[in-house]
Amino acid sequence: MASVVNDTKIPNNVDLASDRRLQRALEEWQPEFLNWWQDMGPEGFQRDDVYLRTAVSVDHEGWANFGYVKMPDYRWGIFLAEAVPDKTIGFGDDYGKPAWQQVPGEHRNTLRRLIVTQADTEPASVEQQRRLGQTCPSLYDLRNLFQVNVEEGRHLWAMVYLLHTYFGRDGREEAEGLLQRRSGDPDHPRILGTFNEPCEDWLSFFMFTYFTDRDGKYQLLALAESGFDPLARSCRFMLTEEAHHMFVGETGVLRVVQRACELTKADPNGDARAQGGIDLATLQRYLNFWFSSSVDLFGGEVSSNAASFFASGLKGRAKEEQHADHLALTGTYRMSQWKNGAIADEDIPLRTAMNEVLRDEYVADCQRGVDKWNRAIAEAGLDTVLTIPHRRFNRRVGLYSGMRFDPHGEPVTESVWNDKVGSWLPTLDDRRYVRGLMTKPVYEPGVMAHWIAPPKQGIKGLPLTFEYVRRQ
Ligand code: BYC
Repeated sequence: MASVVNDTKIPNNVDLASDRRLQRALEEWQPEFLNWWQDMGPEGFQRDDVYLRTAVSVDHEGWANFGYVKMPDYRWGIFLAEAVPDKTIGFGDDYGKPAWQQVPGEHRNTLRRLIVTQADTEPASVEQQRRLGQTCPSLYDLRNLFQVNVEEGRHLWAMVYLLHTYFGRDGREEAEGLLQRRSGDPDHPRILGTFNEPCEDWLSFFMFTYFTDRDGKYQLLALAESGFDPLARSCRFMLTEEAHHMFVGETGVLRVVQRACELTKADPNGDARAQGGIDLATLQRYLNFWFSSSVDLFGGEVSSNAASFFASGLKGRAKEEQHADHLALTGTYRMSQWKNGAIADEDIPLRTAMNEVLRDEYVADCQRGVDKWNRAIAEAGLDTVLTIPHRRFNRRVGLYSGMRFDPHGEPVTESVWNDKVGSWLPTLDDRRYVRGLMTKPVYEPGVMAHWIAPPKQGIKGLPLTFEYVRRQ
């Protein structure tokens, strides 16, 4: 394992200095990345000092430094998790053979597509969140937003390293394309649906980091099993950073819930909006939207792509070692499908159901945070219960796209949908209302916007009153 080199332009533990051509190519991409960051990264904060965590090694202990950094000076490094000696492929047709250290020719295009799809989400999310700083509810939250943003930038670096190192000219072209597509641009959109959705208020940001970053967790867990070892090791280390992003989402929503409860109770009519807060009904609609959009990110329920990713050892299941059968050649998966106007269960070959297998784990994991939010509501003495909608609800990808289902997963007609959609998904009025609460940033250390409760504690043992972002 190469030791960490932190004093070069691109910090790394991949012995970049030993490959001058690769190093030069990445050093040429670096200013393009920085230009993109200046144009599309957090708008209006590039000169501020932000108290950030920077990855400096892959050791479990002390893998990151904390300190004030101006974002454009953040040291976006390339880090692969420690190699596992004698690593073998853990699933699929090549199960048990040595893991690949180079890209097998027959899998080159598929692997490149997978890496580009993963990579594309990283700059996309930064673009989606670029104006949120201007309406931050506190310096604590502002810093967390920027922490998430710079780390998504690092995840882009992790994937670009793979493209440059293993895919030659095609890879370099793809790396350029990653800086050219734009979230929400009708002519050059980002690849996956959710990453073109506007994320213009902080409730959306917290829902995004809870639900969409969690898709990131599961996709990374599946790619961390890849037989292509450099990809597996890159994703393993990315997961270390991802945990914080989901923490930001889970605690962010929790704090909005807590405040919603306080304000509901403070109002004679139980109306949190009348007290200048976000009501739980609006929060539920946001939850419905971001969950259903993120569920689409797993792809179709029945997918020949997923079957071939698995067969060829490129993308496994999360924590593949927990499964008994790593070939999945004979198993079946019971899937409910829409047949002749009704839902019917059907057994389908397990390999073609791999997207659904991963989605099952994701949905169960999503529920855990929702349970915590519900405990907070119950502790406040209210009887509202937040729920995750059924996975058939509001789908744009897969078996149920183009059909109408209510949040319980029951089929509804177009006219019922049109009548009810305003109580299921955020309306224009909801979005305007929520944005209307967030017109001004809160820059005073320790102070919180009215619509959100303070966090339990500050960052890295620092008090909440710490100046997490020093404005210039
Ligand atoms: N939107 O067989 P199908 C993260 C496409 S998030 C638009 O159903 P497949 C992060 C699909 O690409 C994790 N298109 O699905 C989070 C295919 O197109 P092609 C990102 C979609 O291929 C927050 C066609 O539909 N990582 O890290 O089995 C902040 C038929 O596909 C969508 C990955 O996604 C959609 N939602 O699975 C920052 C991992 N869904 O190829 C970062 C890499 C599907 O026919 N990607 N399509 O043109 C993959 O593993 C797979 O591509 C997918 C799709 C799971 C996305």
